[in-house]
Amino acid sequence: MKLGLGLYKHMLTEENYAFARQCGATHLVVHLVDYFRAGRENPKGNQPTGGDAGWGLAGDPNRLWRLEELLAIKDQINAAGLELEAVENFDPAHWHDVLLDGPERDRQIENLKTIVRRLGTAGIPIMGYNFSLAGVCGRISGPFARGGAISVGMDGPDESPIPNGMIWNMVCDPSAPEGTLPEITHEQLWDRLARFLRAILPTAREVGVRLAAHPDDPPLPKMRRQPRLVYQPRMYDRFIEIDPSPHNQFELCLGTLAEMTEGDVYQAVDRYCRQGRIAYIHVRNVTGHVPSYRETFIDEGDLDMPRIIDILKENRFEGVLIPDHTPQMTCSAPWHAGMAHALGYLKALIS
Ligand SMILES: [Mn+2]
Repeated sequence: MKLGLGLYKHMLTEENYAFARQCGATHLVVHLVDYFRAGRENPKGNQPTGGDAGWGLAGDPNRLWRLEELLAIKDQINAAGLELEAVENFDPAHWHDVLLDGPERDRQIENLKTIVRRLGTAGIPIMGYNFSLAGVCGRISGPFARGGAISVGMDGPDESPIPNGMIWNMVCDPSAPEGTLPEITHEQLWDRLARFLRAILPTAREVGVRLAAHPDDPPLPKMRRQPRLVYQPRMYDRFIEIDPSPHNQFELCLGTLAEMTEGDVYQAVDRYCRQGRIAYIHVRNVTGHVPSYRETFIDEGDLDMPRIIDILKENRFEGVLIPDHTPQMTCSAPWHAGMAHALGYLKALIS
């Protein structure tokens, strides 16, 4: 297995590429969505959080990521001695009506195919995504980790409805009319996912890009009154039932699996690894389960991380592991220190 680092859009700099190399990473996973754009309560030095108003403003619906842009990022990363393993997350501006089954759906499906084709042409092997209406939301932060390090957690579900114009915890249409998104059923959402996968996977296969689905974080049946897809480990099975092709994979998130109320994380890792379904892995540790949990340092929390790595070794996992989020360490570079700690710990475990 290989060690990687995930970088937010504003962190795609030569300095951070050097930092990743220095920590022993060989691969990068990059975010091209700027989660922090115009976000009122979403400071840039940490993982995106934000209150009811979401993280920030989604991108330009008419401006897809260009091939030259992808190639330039990849070239810079390669020049720093690293490989670009994946792009993580579509921009809500590019697929809100795929998630909502809205009037722009067909046009947006074509746009997503264009994006996947460009990744293929650029030689980027994985596109991570999270098929979710509410997205990653409803969390709190506080001094929850060892030594009072600031981390993220949850104290009960968020049942506030999603305002019109917001999807995936970002604002796509700031001038949307008053009101909230209509509530839908789990079956309706699964149907939207199936239509998305059946439309996109042939293109992904054709250009050699694997799609990698993140589970729902936090993993509750509903958040903000909208259904969620993968809130217990076994629910990933339904993705495979929809389309068993090898390009239909998972962005396995250990922290999210550990937050779930049922199932066994170790069995899930073993099973999906055996089945060749894991595109790459988000590594982090937590204590507790939804709706009340806390993110911790990688070496505290409920998950036995050496046991996870042993399972991956037994299955000869060849993909990339990246730290997901880490607590903020008390120093002048809280994000970097947290990542350096997690990468160092992982590097020792995987070698
Ligand atoms: Mn994750």
